[in-house]
Amino acid sequence: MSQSKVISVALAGNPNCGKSSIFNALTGSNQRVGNYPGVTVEKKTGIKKYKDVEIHFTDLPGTYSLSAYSEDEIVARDFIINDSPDIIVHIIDASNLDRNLYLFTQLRELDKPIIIALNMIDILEVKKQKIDVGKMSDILGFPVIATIGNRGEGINDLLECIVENKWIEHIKEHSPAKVDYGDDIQNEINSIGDLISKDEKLLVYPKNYLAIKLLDNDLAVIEKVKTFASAENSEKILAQANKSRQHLEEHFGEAAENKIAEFRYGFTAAIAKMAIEEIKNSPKKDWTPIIDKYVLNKYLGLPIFAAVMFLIFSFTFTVSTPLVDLLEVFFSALSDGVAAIMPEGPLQSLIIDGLIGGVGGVLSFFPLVLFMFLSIAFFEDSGYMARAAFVMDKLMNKFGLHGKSFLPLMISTNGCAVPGIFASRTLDSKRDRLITMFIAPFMICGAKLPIFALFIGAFFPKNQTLTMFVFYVLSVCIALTAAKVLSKTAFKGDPAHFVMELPPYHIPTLKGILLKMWERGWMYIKKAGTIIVLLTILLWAGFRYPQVDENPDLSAGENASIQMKSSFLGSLSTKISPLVKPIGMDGDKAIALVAGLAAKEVVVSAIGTIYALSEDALEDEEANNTLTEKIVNDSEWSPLKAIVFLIFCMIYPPCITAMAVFFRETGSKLKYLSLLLFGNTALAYLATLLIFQIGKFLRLG
Ligand SMILES: Nc1nc2c(ncn2[C@@H]2O[C@H](COP(=O)(O)OP(=O)(O)OP(=O)(O)O)[C@@H](O)[C@H]2O)c(=O)[nH]1
Ligand SMILES: [Mg+2]
Repeated sequence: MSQSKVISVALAGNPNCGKSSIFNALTGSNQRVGNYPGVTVEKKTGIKKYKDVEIHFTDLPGTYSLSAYSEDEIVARDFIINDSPDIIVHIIDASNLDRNLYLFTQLRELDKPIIIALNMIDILEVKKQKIDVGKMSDILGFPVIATIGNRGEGINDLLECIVENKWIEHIKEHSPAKVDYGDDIQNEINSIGDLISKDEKLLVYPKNYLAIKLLDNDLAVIEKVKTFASAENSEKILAQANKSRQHLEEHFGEAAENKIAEFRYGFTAAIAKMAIEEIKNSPKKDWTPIIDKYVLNKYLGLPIFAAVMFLIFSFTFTVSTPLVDLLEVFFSALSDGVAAIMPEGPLQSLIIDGLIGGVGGVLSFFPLVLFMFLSIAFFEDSGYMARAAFVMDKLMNKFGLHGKSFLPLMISTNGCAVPGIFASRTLDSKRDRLITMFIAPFMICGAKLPIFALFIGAFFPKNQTLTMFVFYVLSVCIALTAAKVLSKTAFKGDPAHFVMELPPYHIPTLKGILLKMWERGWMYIKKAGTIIVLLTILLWAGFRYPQVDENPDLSAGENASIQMKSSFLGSLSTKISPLVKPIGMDGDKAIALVAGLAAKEVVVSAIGTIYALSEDALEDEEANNTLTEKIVNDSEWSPLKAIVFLIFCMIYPPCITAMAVFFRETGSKLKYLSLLLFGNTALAYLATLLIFQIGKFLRLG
């Protein structure tokens, strides 16, 4: 074997069969995994050197067949067909063999070397089944390797198989099984195939695959023929395909694609029957149907879901509050320490007011987001997430949405709107996708969480969990209402039917959830150390410069106050104050919100910096409190104003990264981005105006 041999390997398979788990085990990467279909929506490549061979693995989104419908399936299909990997590792969920083999029938038609990774063999026992791997390999004519992806078992065998040529020879010697479509269909495949072979440009694709797909009426392949073949050939090929389809329809009395699917199902059922052995006395109990009886129950489903969410918030706040308090005290003491050892001046102010007051404010909430991510990781890996989507389907339908849209919303809630927007790729219909992308940013993401925690901690310290839960429910209500409005106006139509596989429950592995928690937690720290530091320094400078001369007749506090008001951002703040007064804010808060468009955590750091800078203006005993205490002591705030501020945060446009992803994923259309940007700003303003004015009228604060 030469030194520099490179092999490209695609990891293909149905959604949720364990592709990313195997990819991670193979390449040492840390791709997102979760126990629900549609976790991976973009292809990812990782390199592994094994026995002098450089293997380029590509983890793909899940797909049930090579006729792609949703965006994520298109990514997978296009890679397999267009990028033409040397080997396809077809990962099969062993506990669902029959269904998973359907994709095999089509991969097989690509005439490429296939290695089958028979994954999840550990849960076969629960299903009271056993699969004879050797027998399956003999029947299919391709190597079959048993794996347990999340525990890394069978990975070495898989690598060995990829680099050892003898397997490829084995494939060549055996004639691997393929679907026998019967003479009638095969004759038509041959007729179309003959025409295809006459066009060289088309022959970069397997002839049989193209012919069968044309009989299948696959729009993407029809498009391919039109693009690649000469006009004359393309016309001939498509005319033949139409003729063949018509002929088959007359002959079988049903559409050709149905008949083709029927043959494929016949093949998968026969293989499954041969390979699976039922075992009578399995010691393991299958808990999935037992749990589902309650969790999916018509009446219990929604209350159970609400209880699960409440539990998550309750756990998060109970465990993290003491740590957050401790960090707040720590940063406050750190300010004192720095003030004691550093001479007064711009550098001291930058460190105390900008870095500690601002960025420290964001970092104080690190335990909170960490525990939130931990609970959600558990929730994602257990298999409950897909059930939540199922339970929410009916309700979502009433608002013109699809139950599957619920997953992007959950992902936004518990991490970030960016993966949330990406996750909407799994939706089959474009309309459902667009609506979902519009409403995902309303959710309370990990970056908005510190803002909520700060104000809830300040004004509702006794009922933190309940208040957070109410805000969470409110964000869902806002998202659903917006969906309803969009589905009645810009995106008319009905949501597609709910089809989603419910995976079996797994007990998540500790390593798996800790890894997830850390990965997302690390992102928070990284953001705090980069964009948030940068923005906070800019805000600090904006509120501190240009400097005005001190008036010796005034106190230090009065001078500080004048300095802040005359600074660049301070005078801007005074100018915009009248604009935001009707919604219970002042210019400083509006500036914090605008800065939050860079990253939502900046809202907290901006408020921290503004307080730190104006600290000199406060009475001595009020200075150097924690940020929460400063807010409580500030007569400018009230519970009503805090609520209005949080609602504004919920509705106004997402951060710039989310907007960039939104722009790309909605097809780079300026009209959609403008609607998001201006629509959400207007909505946030109007909603908070209404709430604040009514609240004031009722003398609520
Ligand atoms: N019990 C068991 N669980 C597994 C195995 N392999 C993966 N898992 C779990 O199955 C779930 C799905 O795994 P992923 O690797 O995300 O699956 P995927 O095929 O990449 O899924 P999509 O990206 O959604 O198509 C996760 O909860 C994994 O921890 C296995 O062999 N046995
Ligand atoms: Mg995946």
